[in-house]
Amino acid sequence: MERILVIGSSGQIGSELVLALRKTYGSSNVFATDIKNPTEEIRNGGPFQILDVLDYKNLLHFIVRHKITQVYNLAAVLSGNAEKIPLQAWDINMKALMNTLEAARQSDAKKLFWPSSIAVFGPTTPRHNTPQLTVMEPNTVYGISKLAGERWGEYYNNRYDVDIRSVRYPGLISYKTEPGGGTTDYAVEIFFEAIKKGSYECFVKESTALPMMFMDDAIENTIKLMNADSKQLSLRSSYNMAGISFTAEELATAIKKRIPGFTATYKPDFRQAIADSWPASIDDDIAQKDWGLKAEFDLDRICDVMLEKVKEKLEK
Ligand code: AKB
Repeated sequence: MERILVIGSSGQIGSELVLALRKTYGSSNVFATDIKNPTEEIRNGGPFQILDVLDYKNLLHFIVRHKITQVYNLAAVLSGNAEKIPLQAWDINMKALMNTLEAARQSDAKKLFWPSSIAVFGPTTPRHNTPQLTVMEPNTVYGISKLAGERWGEYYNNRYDVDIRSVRYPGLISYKTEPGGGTTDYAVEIFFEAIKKGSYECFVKESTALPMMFMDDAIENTIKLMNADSKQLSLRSSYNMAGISFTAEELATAIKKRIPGFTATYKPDFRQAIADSWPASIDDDIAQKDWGLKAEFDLDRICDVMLEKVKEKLEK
């Protein structure tokens, strides 16, 4: 019987991942933790505890006391916020990972999920259909921490047999919990503003194309990777995960088709340079072959679901 710890359960990914895991493994076997309060659904649906992943002793104690077998560590300062506090962001992102790697080494919680990101690539990387193995010279603190994290994950797998699994998430689009401090946040904000105000001022240029994925696809594939036979996994650093690529303007046009009066304007800020340094599209062939990665949602389907669900949420 698996007993699962989710670190960062109040964030954009965690708040949905916990619900999916509880459905599969039973509510009492999925322990949600964060330094922030959770959504009501998470608090009412199973165990939740305030836990700081930076406090190693407490983390290890929690894992041992609750006989945890798998950990999902989702705690991170995202790309935009990390540029405002570079040294702190480096400390937080690296310590959060190193604490979970060490805890995995020193306990029975040997199976670990840790998300990497398209931010591991940089301005010298081929921008289109970016391969798994290519030039990697990220120039953001977040990207540097993710690339270093990938190397550490592989090291702990080789050296200590920690069963780490990871994907390089593209921008994730969801309605339950909004992201905070990322460069791809515009692809979520735009839906909320479209419903609230009928307009959106986007912080990247209309021609900016980035890989994106709907949260349901991200969650399903993350759990699929964690359940894959370890013999099938040729990579312990992190797998490219493509989703679909579209420009900010294509996204705005798809929303306008559904809300005819909607207008988008573009006022790039410091996040434009970050977006420009990332791939416009990604090749995820290896993940498809190794463990069956598959994304179902295209731009039209994402827009239909987002507009319906965001509306429902804002009317509550
Ligand atoms: C960000 O924009 O920082 C994240 C990411 C792509 O990792 N959403």
